[in-house]
Amino acid sequence: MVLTLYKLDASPPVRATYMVIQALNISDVEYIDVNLLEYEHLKEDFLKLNPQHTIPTLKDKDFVIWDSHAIAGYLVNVYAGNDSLYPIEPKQRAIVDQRLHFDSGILFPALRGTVEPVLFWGEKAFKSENLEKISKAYGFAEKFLADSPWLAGDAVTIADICCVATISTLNEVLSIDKVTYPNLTAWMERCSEEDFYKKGNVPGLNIFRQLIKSKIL
Ligand SMILES: N[C@@H](CCC(=O)N[C@@H](CS)C(=O)NCC(=O)O)C(=O)O
Repeated sequence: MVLTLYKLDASPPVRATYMVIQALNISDVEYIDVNLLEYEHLKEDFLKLNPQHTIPTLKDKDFVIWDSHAIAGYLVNVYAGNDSLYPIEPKQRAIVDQRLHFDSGILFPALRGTVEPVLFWGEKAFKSENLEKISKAYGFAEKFLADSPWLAGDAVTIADICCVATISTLNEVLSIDKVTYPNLTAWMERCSEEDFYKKGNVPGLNIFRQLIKSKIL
């Protein structure tokens, strides 16, 4: 076994790495559950691997890397036959990187800030100020998609994969309005038709949906 992925299926960044693994047709992966509700991510063995105690965390022989965006780039750099998912050309790569930072700096914090109180702290409804942050994030993505079918141009990249893991999850919290966000709606449909999305995102997204439904009044 070459790769080991520490994961939890409902987690959006974990699903981003699943989708990259699917898109690259990597089959030799050992998957290890890290149950956050049981605080397994704070156990000594896991902290030795990743002191930041986040999933996904990837181990490739003696090399360890965490953060879904870093993992996605690493997997393409090492295991892809070409650079189409993460173009080497500096300007194209810069656009992909900007979208990846948009995911980690805007989309994921909007999601985490909204669902964490409900999933972990016993709150029974989402806060309206958090939902506003999600609408604002949808508005940015809508603009990024004004002139191209994919987030970083004419071809799918890891920017689409990482962002759709988060946006499909945000969509469970605040439905994407197709009149306000036509480009984002069309992009979501485009992503949903991809094999990597069906295999890598849908199963864990279904788990997330059930989980959130069980917590909301
Ligand atoms: N930016 C990170 C976020 C990872 C993250 O926060 N994962 C959550 C699960 S969705 C986690 O591990 N939470 C436990 C913790 O932060 O201690 C990534 O893209 O991998």
